[in-house]
Amino acid sequence: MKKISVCLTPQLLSLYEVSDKVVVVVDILRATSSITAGIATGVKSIIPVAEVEACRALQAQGYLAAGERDGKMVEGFTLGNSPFDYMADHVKGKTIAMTTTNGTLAIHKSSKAKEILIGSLLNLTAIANYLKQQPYDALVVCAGWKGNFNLEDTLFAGALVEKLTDHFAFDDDSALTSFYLFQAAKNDLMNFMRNSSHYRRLKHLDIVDDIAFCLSIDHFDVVPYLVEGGEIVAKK
Ligand code: 3SL
Repeated sequence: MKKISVCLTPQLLSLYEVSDKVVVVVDILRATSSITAGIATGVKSIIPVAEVEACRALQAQGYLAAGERDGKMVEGFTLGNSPFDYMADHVKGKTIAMTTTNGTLAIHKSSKAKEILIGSLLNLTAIANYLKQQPYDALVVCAGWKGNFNLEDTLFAGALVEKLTDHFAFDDDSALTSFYLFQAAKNDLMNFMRNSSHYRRLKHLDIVDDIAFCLSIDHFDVVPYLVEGGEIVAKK
């Protein structure tokens, strides 16, 4: 049987061998939810970059620049990090260069993986179905917050593990823990999230609508993945 493990923060990634695994990078609030929403609704591709300056360099080459630092849109960029920005008409058919505090960084840190998928609650079942039919072990990489653990990415890991119990064995206690956590939360994710650090951070920025959207399950049937050359596109 294939195995699934969960890396609870990028700080722990060095403990995992990623080169023989499919990695699912998750940053529920909000980077991977925004990527999923954009790719599902007509954005041509997204180039995730770790640093603001690298994003500005791509902007100078004509790409749309997107992203945040401390939740706020980077000055001079066209988009912030709201999933609604990525579903707007003016971004359809475009390639977006994107940088976020944790999400795009986690994608970069996972670069040695066999394959990198972009996961969110918005495309939970699509990711689970893809993992079932491919041959490799899986690792969920939670983007966390500035290297630390967070609740929402762990909840996603638990939701994914739950969907895969017939196809994958738990490879570590993190997978088991995330599974148990999701059992406690799944009947009311929003309520469960209310005391979390990032909920409070984003609520302060008055973007509760983003949170509600990012916690909705299976809004899209899309598997965004990183192709050679560094762009995220939809699997056909
Ligand atoms: O850290 C990230 O990648 C972001 O998703 C954080 S925020 O939700 O935009 O604040």
